[in-house]
Amino acid sequence: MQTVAEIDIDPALARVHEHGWQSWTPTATYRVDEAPHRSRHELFRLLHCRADAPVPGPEAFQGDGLLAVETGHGAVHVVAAPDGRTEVPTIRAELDGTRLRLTADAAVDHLVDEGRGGIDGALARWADGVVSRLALPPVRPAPTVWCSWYHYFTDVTERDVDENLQAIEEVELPVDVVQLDDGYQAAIGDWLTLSDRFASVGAMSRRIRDRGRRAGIWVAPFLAGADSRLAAEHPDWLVGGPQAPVSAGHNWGQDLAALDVTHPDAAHYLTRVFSTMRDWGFDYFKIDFLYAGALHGRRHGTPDPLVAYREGLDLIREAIGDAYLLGCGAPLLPSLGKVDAMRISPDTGPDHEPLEGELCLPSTRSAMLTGAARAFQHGRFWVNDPDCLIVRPAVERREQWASHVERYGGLMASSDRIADLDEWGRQTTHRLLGKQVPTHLVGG
Ligand code: 9PG
Repeated sequence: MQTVAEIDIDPALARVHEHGWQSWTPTATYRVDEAPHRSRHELFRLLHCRADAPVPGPEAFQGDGLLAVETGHGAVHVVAAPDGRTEVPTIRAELDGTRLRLTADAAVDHLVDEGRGGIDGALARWADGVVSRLALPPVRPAPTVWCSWYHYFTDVTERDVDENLQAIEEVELPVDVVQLDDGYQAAIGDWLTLSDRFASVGAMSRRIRDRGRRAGIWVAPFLAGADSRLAAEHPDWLVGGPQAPVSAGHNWGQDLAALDVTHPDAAHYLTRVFSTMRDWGFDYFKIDFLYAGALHGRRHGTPDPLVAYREGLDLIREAIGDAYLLGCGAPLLPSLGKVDAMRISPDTGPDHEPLEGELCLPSTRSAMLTGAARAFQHGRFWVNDPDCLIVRPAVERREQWASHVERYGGLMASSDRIADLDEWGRQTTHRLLGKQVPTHLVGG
């Protein structure tokens, strides 16, 4: 780590913002006497944080490609990747009395901002600078969505989607896209083969479109589950090669590997998955667990994981044309310019507190903490997705979650079984989906 600066702070007033690697990585602004959130488990570091970053001591703050310090004397120091699409330095801040020592493991830009709005204002101005320097494309407004995940999870059936399609119509919810999430596929990686709860997602998409709505679907394009035919039949398509596939974590009761999209046949497969879904009438794609595409490991083509990651996103974009693209579980800065909307928080869920206090795991508290800290990205980098509105009576502190979505939502999605909503839940869903979403949430 090289020293970037040593800065004087007022320990009573100073605050540090550390930006996490991917959608689910806890991101927050802390007082200097607070201990930043660190995952206690190795698996979470791989699945939710950055597998290959050095692990800081408990008292150090650490950001992936971005860290900012409000000194308490009026200035905000922003230390950031010159171009986070291609390199994401690890940046640390360590307290030494009334000074903070800033270090980084690669070249960084260091800006001193004395404008209005504290850390959030400075981050908004930094993001404006990134947008113009990298000539990022204009942000495309998001459609409103109903998503199957936060009620049905992996047990979703074709009938469940039809039931909600009907209910959305009956209660006149302003939903543009009905989006099928995880659960339709035979295995993780086998996206064109269906689970036994689905007869035809093409026919389902047709029914959605016949009712005047658009069809959306979830895919984890860079994963290959150990139980998939993809992994069994094409071990040479995995990052790390057939002998030493790199771990992309563990979920759905199985080990996960990463697809090497720089292998021409794997690239061809990925293109076939998305163009087939496009032919089935889907024009909204939630692409998830994207971190897997940026893992270190041997690949057929480029050795640079971020170049490979962006090549993978390009393949998807080419296959789906102008369909709307939502990134999730995604390395944030490396996705700049490649997605229309981005999940900027860990998952929400019916519980307010995450399991074992792990703020990368599902809960309204986890989603609110990180979602608020990344408000500055909305309307600049992409449309922020704060995660779905869930307001059925069984959701703990549902009023608080609804206020968060209302305040920070760019992408507005409902994910309750509509039949489970009481009067307040229905009205709130109706109101939030019908809202005019501001183009910026912080920084004007
Ligand atoms: C589908 C879900 C939903 C959700 C996504 C993502 O670590 N994990 O095991 C883990 C599981 C699920 C998850 C995140 C992490 O959620 O954010 O909206 O699409 O996948 O499986």
